Amino acid sequence: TDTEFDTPHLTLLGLGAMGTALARAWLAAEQPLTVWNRTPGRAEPLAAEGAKVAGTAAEAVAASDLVVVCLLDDASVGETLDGVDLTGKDVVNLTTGTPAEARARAEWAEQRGARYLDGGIMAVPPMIGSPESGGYVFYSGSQAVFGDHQKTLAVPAGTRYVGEDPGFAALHDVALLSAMTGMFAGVTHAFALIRKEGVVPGDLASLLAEWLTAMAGYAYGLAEHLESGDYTKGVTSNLAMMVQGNSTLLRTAAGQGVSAELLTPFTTLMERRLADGHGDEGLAGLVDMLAR
Ligand code: FVH
Repeated sequence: TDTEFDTPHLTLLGLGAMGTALARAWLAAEQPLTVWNRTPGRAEPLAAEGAKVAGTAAEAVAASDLVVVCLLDDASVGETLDGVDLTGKDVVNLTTGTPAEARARAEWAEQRGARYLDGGIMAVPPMIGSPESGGYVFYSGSQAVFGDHQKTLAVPAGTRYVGEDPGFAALHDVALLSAMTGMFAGVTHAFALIRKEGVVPGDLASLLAEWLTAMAGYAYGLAEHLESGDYTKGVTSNLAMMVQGNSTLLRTAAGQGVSAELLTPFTTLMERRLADGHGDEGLAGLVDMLAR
């Protein structure tokens, strides 16, 4: 067909929740697609939707110049592609991993004659194929691969290229996920505080969402301090005040019979910075303590 003639073929390795969502987005855009999954049953519904199903990873890789990989972890990528001929291929690895794993995987792929682009997916499967969801993928590594395939890569989710260093996509991905983890911890603690008090969780949820959205801009202030090196400029809520406030948080947790185990690592760090004589700062000094 014209579509097959105009659009270069794409191979996708991995049909877990994310891989399947990616496959469906590409199929919906009439992208010619070959898929492979370790457990073959997961490919069957996609065959019915128009995907070609390869019997082995090697067969799947041979079918296209562009090979997208979305597996569980870096070890599964190594196992899957071990011994597969990657000469001349463009490998785009959307498997979540560490920056070090991405850098090593890029070198590994290049030694096998492939060009390599790493990706960190900032979306959950239902956001894939829905541009209005705001989901996107960080990409880093070969700018040529990103440029050559950006149109295809932009079908399932937005694209953000963050540099030639193949570890940078993972670095950005994990930085954002780590911040999210802190937010999840705070929200979990907040629900524990109201657990036995008859406050409707849904009511607290809307207050939490509103408050956390209002506080999200704090990141900009922190960035300004880190960039200028002046950790006191324009501080309205300083560390001395925050440490004082923390004692209320901890006493309230104790009074409510709630473990403070999610709060104490952070409050302890703040206390150490205060004890070192930095009560007039914001939180930027904690970044130095962590990144020493
Ligand atoms: N799902 C999500 O919400 C997150 C959103 C952000 C990005 N992550 C990352 O995406 C990668 C894939 O995640 P997933 O959701 O598709 O994960 P699963 O549904 O658990 O599917 C895992 C696939 O990996 C295959 N697999 C596992 N081990 C091996 C192996 N040793 N050799 C070959 N394939 C392997 C597995 O195959 P099977 O179990 O069906 O045979 C699935 O295809 C991941 O990095 C997330 O962190 C998702």
